[in-house]
Amino acid sequence: NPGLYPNVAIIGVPMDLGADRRGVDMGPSAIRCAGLEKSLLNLGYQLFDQGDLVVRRHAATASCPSPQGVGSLKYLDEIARVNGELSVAVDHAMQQGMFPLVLGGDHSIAIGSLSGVRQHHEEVGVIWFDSHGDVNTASTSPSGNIHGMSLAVALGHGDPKLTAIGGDFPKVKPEHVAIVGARSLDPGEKAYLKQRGILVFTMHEIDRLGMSRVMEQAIEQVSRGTSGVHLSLDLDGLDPGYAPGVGTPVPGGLTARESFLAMEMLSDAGVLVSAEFVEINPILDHRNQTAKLAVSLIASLFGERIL
Ligand code: HAR
Ligand code: MN
Ligand code: MN
Ligand code: MN
Repeated sequence: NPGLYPNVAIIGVPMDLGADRRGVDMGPSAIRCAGLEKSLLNLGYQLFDQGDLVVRRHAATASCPSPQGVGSLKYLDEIARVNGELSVAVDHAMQQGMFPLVLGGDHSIAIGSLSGVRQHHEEVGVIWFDSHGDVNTASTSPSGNIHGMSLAVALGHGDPKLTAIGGDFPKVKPEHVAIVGARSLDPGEKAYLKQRGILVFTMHEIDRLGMSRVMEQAIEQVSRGTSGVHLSLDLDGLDPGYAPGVGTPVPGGLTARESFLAMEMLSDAGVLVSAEFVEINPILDHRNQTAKLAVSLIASLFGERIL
């Protein structure tokens, strides 16, 4: 029983230049192979699979394992170019009344997704489901990897080549963001989040309050004063026991049940206008289980229920 949007645009982004480890570029294939299309068709949606955007690699970045990129913003130019294209793709999908479902790829692609959504919603709410905060800037990042900076970029902080995508203004306001599942924050990220009063549900709050109350509060926060909510789901928010196939696993994470509940509550709230599922690394996975879990989570988000 489809919700507001009977038409879903699938946009694959085989990007792994934002992370140190090769392999998340295979995420879109892994998710499709795990049965995404069938699952959404069964729920009554019409799918418009746009295929994958092209991510260019020169010889050095094509080798595996990848050589360390250099600098404080590794592969900035190509990441900026691809995110510019993604922003346009998301914008076009929404212009045609479709729900953009973006398949990553590393989390640097949230820059393009949010920029695209922002073309249609002046005030965008964001649920950032992740073990990380992804609010580093070039000066605070311990790695120079742009996937650890994408939320900061959406908030307007970062290299102008990234923050100017889709218009030179912040795509999201701090009070419209809720991070769920955090348990690995760099010192500069802690300061950034505190300074701006960003709502963060770390594992501590999730353990104390339970996912049900956490999602109630998160949804309330991101819905207030916004006209649409984007879900940016990094599979490493889940515990590696459930989602081993991710680029940067962090122990002590969310269970599958907590994650399904989060998807169901978000779906029931009826505020979602777009979503992305990122950081699946098939090289590190077992029999595609992480992509299969992602497809099940997507199904819950799109209205699948037990009864
Ligand atoms: N915080 C670390 C950094 O900036 C690790 C970042 C990210 N990994 C991710 N993002 N998968 O959520 O390098
Ligand atoms: Mn438009
Ligand atoms: Mn992330
Ligand atoms: Mn992460």
